[in-house]
Amino acid sequence: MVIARFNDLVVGKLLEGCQDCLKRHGVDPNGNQVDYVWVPGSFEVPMMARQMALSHRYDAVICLGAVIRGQTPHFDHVAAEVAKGIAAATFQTGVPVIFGVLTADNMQQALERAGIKSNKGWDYAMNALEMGSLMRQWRAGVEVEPYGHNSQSLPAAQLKNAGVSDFSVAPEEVRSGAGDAPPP
Ligand code: INI
Repeated sequence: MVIARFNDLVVGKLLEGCQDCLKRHGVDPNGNQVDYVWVPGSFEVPMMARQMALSHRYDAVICLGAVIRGQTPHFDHVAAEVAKGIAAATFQTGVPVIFGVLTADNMQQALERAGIKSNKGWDYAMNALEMGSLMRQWRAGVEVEPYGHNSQSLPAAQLKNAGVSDFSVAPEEVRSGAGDAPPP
């Protein structure tokens, strides 16, 4: 997970929701299956998420943050760049990078979605589990069964025809981290 410290009252609750979901689905959030990296704010999240995805040590990367409109005149810039950066990280690496950056008009609304009424953190973890599993199956070339009540089993070839393969880049390209600076 990549977690922004900014608005940590909200982000901490999202993290709790995430961890609760993982635990209830057999992943120990304090065990060696999950790593946590903190960054200053949501703007910094995509860069770290991309590096983690490029490492190919993870089935999925969950990005957590909270961007609140009332707090900053550059809300739109931060929110837009984070969304674009996270989308780029997932497209460029073929690793599911989950957009868990909450955008809200005010603190009350953010808190409502981070535990008071529901906890979006739970959903972000579910998305990561689903996409991590889907991509594992996809890479193994096995029949991929979409998740959900309307799901039906589709052979990988059919998913490919539907454009699902567009999410992936060649594995060699990802492993070599083409264009990236070497790690420090
Ligand atoms: N970062 C957030 O995660 N949420 C915010 O609401 C926010 N506001 O309000 O400005 C915010 N700003 C910091 C930003 O993410 C960067 O850390 C900063 O601009 C330095 O690059």
